[in-house]
Amino acid sequence: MSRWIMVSNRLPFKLLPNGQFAPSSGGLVTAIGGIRSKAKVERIWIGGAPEGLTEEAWRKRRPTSGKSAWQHVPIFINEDLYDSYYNGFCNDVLWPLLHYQNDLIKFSDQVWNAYIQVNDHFAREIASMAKADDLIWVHDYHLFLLPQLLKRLRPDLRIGFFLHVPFPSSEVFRQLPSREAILESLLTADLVGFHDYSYLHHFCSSLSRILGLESTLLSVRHRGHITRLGVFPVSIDTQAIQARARSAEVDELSYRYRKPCFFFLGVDRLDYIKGLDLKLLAFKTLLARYPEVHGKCSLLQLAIPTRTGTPEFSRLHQEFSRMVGEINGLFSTPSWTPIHYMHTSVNGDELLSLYRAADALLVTSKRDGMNLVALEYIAAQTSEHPGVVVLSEFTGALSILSHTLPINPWNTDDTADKMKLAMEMPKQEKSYRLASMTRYLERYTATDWAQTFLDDLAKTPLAAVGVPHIFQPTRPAVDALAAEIAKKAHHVSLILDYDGTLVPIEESPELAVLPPATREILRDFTRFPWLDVLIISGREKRFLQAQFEGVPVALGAEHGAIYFDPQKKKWTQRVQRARSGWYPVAVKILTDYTLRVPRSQIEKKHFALSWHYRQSPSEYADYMAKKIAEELQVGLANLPVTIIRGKKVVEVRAAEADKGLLATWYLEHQVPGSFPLAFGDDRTDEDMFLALKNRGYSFRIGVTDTGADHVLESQASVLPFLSALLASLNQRMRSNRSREAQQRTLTSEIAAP
Ligand code: ADQ
Repeated sequence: MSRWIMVSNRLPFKLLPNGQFAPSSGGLVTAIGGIRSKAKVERIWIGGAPEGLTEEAWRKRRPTSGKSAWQHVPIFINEDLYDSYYNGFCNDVLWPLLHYQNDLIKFSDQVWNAYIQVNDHFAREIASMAKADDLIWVHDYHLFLLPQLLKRLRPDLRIGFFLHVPFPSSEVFRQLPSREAILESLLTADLVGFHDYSYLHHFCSSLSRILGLESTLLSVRHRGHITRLGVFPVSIDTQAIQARARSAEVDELSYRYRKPCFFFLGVDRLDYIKGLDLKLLAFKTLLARYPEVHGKCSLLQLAIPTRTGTPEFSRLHQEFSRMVGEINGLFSTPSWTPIHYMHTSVNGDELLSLYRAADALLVTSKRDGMNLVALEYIAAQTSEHPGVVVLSEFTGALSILSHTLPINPWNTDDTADKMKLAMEMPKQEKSYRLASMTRYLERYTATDWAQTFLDDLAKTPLAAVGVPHIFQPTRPAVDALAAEIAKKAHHVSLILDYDGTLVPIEESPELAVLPPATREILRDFTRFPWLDVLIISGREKRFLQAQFEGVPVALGAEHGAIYFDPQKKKWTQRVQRARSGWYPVAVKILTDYTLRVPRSQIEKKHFALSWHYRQSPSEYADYMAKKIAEELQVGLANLPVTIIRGKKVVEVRAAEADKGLLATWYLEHQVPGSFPLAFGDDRTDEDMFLALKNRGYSFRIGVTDTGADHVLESQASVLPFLSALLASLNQRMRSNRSREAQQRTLTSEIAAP
């Protein structure tokens, strides 16, 4: 059975000054720590060693794992390097960026380099210990580069990546100087998961805007590799929390914590994303707006110290203490203090007792990947004293918790009103709201979260793992292919697409002219007596004629609607049905969109119309391309046309103009018995690959999701590969012929009297 290997920035415990280990706090630790194993599976957790722990000390003394089924493997990193990576890049660049706090970003090459080095260190450690069928699950933004660095060393490993924080709008993400490197790395993972659909959606927009990639929200293909995408909201160990929250110790403590007035609770790490300033302002608004609540409610805010090394966090502590002081100064009475602010940690039982004692939980995060505190609060409630959850719209939790009181934390007036509503909510309504959310948390726990993610990771098809089955044109591979073809055939037909196959894709179609060197190579090919060449393209005949003037190749223009015979030097039309029914309608629709989408243009051919938008603003034009295709489908329904969305082009063409039809006709009527070798890069070439299946060999350039027999990595590799293949094939064809000639002489000698 596959082992589970979790990888996170830190292991889930810290080293105390007295040399003891203590569990560390935070959402990631809770999430992974809450996973129980349904089956017996070996579980390894790899992470940075706790601060102050040396390799020697670790060898001597490890934390007793207790009930934990995890085997911990620390990674030791030089302290200065770790500081630049963690405080420098993770905390001062990625954390604010991913939480929309752009003004706080402090990027430098030095911290970026430290980030690369630490990710690389993780990759090397994991590569040396992982087994081929392990499931590697990389957690969070600290390790964005790990999938790529690890895949380079171990392409055989299945790697999943989960982001615990939001993925921001592409408008924000594209400000990051190293944005491409991070996206490229994530696209080498086999599965990438997010808490919420909106994060997935933003991620896909970034792929489109930054790398120009189209994705389906379910998967994305890049450099021949498929990365599955998914939404996997994290959860908690509900049963464990429920059981502990009802224990005698917590029961007793929770009674001690109860207050004589309505008790609002806030539990957050001391962090600017948690919106403590907005919470305090909303509470102040409540008191200012509704004097009748004075003395009848109070707020206990726990601000758990984390990342204490960063100056930003001590500044926050000072700011919040000042705000609390101001509000208390304004509203306190000798018998009532509105806010208790505690900048300290509490133990697990104390936290659960506070959850149980509080009448309402207040979460005002400005951005929060999920917010587990809200989930835990719900699980800890009891029917005799049900609480209310006031929850920020900017948390991932909002999309899974159906019956909270949602707030926009920047609207402090509305938050104050919702707090008032919570105070006035009848017990029956509180119970009703809690029941539905509790049912959800009972059914979907941290274990289910992990199991779903890992099941999906385990299911990623093998073809998508590591380096895909791309044909690597090495000398032995080319020779082996040539030997195979020579065994099967006496004559070969080379069938080539033009744009993206024979010539690179250019910004504008008219720039894609045939380079003289390519023309010479093609001319050389046509000198092989056992080879003929057919170029089939969506281009119109005049363009193709100009490119191949003087080169004796057959041409199929407009996807094969018109054919040029190199011997007769004559063009013939292969489409029989009139175009008058659909052509003018299509021209009208496309013209309309050309006016609306900047730098889009129509290419008018005889049997086809193409709407090109390679130079247009990409997201807008992609969207309009979908609309055009839809409008054409409706407008031209029941007419003999095919509508296709290709690479930055929408095409409508006569149904008979089909590369597959031309290739088949050519092989049957022009060069019967010839063995086809077909090359193409676009969706229209798939018609040809399908038609030639089992007849010869086909190659698709750049894309693995294809009906072609092989994939070639890039357009640049087409000609070198063809030259090597045909040279190797020529030798074999020649020796075949001389063997046959000898055979014939021998036979005639024997036959001679
Ligand atoms: P966090 O920002 O840490 O997590 P959150 O999800 O609320 O935020 O988790 C905090 C966790 O710390 C809770 O499980 C809570 O019980 C625990 N905790 C609080 N006080 C504690 C204490 N004194 N001692 C021990 N534990 C304490 C990040 C993202 C979140 C995302 C999680 C999980 O920022 O948005 O929900 O990861 O993916």
